[in-house]
Amino acid sequence: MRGLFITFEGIEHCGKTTQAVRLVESLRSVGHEVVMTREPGGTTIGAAIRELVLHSKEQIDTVSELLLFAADRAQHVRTLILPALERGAIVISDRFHDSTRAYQGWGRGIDTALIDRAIALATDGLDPDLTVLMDIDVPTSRSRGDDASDRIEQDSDVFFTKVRDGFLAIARGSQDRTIVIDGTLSIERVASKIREAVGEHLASVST
Ligand code: T5A
Repeated sequence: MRGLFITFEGIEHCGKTTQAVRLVESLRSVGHEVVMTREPGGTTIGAAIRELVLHSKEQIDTVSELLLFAADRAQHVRTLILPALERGAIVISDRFHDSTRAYQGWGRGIDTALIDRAIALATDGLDPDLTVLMDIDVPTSRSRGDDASDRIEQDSDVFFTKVRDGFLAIARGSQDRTIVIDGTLSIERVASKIREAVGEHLASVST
């Protein structure tokens, strides 16, 4: 049986990683094989791309940026995500293609048709079964940040407001797979809402 593909999305410091780790622990504790991964950087090739795209001192052209995220994803999907799903594992990815639509589409303003082509090439049509969008506003995001900003974190509040609006619009257009969670709630409350949603999803696919 094919496994389950769950993605976490949201703007910087929304709590994705904190919650992904908790969900992994909770699912492993009841015997599931769970693979936790992330974009960019889920593979060895991806780690090199992550370093380039997030820490390059040189200006990166917006289309080059789109293609670097797509190259990371193509390697990730083909060498890590699909093999794990094919052996029946639950794959939890910290970011996937909604990030490209939100950051490169809504944030940078790249044409939707070009974004769609890059995503289609990278994913070969793979969509998450379930996406958890952790929604926080930009001031909350900034208040949780540290000084070690990467290239994208240094962008403006206007940029991150567009990205957040993008994530919310994508969620409205993909309600069949997306749950939106208020990321300003306590870590415990958010974790319990996510466990509940994933539990319902697992129950619905096993009946
Ligand atoms: N990108 C990525 C694109 O532009 N296009 C793409 O296609 C893709 C795939 C990736 C960057 O690349 C861009 C988007 C990003 O700019 P990343 O590694 O995902 O970078 O970076 P961040 O989103 O910045 O990851 P962070 O680790 O900073 O944020 P998380 O994972 O959302 O948050 P987390 O869990 O580390 O928590 C951050 C802080 O908040 C606290 C935590 O304790 C921590 O201190 N926190 C809470 N505090 C209060 N209440 C809560 N509920 C909290 N939850 C967490």
